[in-house]
Amino acid sequence: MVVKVYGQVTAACPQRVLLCLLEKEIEFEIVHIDLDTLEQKRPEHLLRQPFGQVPAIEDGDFKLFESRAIARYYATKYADQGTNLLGKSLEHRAIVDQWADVEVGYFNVLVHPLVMNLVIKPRLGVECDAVLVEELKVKLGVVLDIYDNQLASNRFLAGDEFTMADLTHMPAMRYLMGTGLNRIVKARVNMNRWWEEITARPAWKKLMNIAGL
Ligand SMILES: N[C@@H](CCC(=O)N[C@@H](CS)C(=O)NCC(=O)O)C(=O)O
Repeated sequence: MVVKVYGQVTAACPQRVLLCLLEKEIEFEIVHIDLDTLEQKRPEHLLRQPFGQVPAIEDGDFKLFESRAIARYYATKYADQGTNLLGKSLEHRAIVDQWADVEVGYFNVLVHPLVMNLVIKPRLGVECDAVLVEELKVKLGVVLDIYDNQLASNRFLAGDEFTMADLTHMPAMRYLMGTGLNRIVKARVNMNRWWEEITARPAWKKLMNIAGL
């Protein structure tokens, strides 16, 4: 069964799902939901994603929304196919989950408003909140120091192998690297080395190619 992914390929959350499907070598079809024309708020899409956002998937009769839940579902369903994203022991899985949760609780909460202010608002002609941006930059620096420290003794966030912990960061990291804030990452040697390595992966290159980025 080909997985239908409803979303816009240039948006971060659909990219999380697509990247997972590519790493797991799962066939998919993208059904474009145009964010510029607010297609995500139309009644037919609200049946798939009641909050009016992307992505959502349909896999036969099975439907799911929330990018991280979708990625975890496919990583688990096809555990033995493609890249093992979950970890190899109970303890390793717990560490993968730990860093995946760090993405939600410490990283994305800062990067999302930064990207909104530095990338999305200017695109829409809306003024950026410069005071908030400065506050977020300071907080992000503290968080990235912790990442840099973790990556000083680990090749990837959860150890020696690329896992969901790394994958889940990549779409928002790409946005971050596309703003002047890439300096914050580049100044951190281990984070920079990690970013270079994970973006050299074939699945990421395929995704960038699909997204035309
Ligand atoms: N927690 C949701 C967030 C979804 C989300 O924020 N999607 C964005 C694209 S990355 C979106 O649909 N933006 C348009 C909107 O909010 O109207 C997920 O991970 O799927």
